Amino acid sequence: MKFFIYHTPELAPIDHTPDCAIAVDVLRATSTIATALASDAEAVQVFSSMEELIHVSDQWLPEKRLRAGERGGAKVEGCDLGNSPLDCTSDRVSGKRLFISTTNGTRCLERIQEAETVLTAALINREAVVNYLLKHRPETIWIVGSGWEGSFSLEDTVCAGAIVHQVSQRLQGEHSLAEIAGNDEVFGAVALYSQWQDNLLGLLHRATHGQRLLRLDCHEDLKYCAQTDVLDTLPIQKQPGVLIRNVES
Ligand code: 3SL
Repeated sequence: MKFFIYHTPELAPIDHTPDCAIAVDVLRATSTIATALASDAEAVQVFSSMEELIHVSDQWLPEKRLRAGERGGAKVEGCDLGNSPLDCTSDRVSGKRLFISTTNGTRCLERIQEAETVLTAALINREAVVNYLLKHRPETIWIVGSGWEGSFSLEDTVCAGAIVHQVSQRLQGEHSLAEIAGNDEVFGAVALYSQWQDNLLGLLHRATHGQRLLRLDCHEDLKYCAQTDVLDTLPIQKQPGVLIRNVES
């Protein structure tokens, strides 16, 4: 296994794909996706364009779909939901397909959708991702942060570091961090996680996107997204843009 971390979708290479690509958007798209699937949503289908989302979801029975839209942190008018993972309770999402478009997270997924295996990760389901990687041992793994409109996001990089940190701990004696690191970003992300692992909520509060969400009164979302390993749910792409819960995670 060789890990490559890219801080934004724009930094991921365009001339080749890895064996496994992992999209990360801790605040909040990949936290929402994992939560929706843990609450038994039938699937989550992602779109970068709201128009496309409306067009495709129109072909589904209204009682079998939910539309979630976020721009600038706020709910898009006319959608059933915004992008809060806390809204994805079983009574709302169970048995339904969640059609979702967000500012950065869904764009990140579109960028990596050609990889052989596509997963999503957040802090809340980090261990489910690690278990999958250690079981399948893909040769090349990209962890791609969603960032914010093309720039670096602290929370996505700390999650990437959390994943590699746990993999490297569990490989101790087999492979060192240096052996599984494919680029310099891996060392940087692991160092960031090592420094903040006992205060991830503090890190989310410092992050610019965390501050944006605090201004929108999303304190509870930050608390929820700062937890590690609380969901044993692994979102995996079954067809481009459509994620389901992996049953063998
Ligand atoms: O950028 C995104 O995709 C979002 O997750 C942003 S927000 O947390 O919903 O504001």
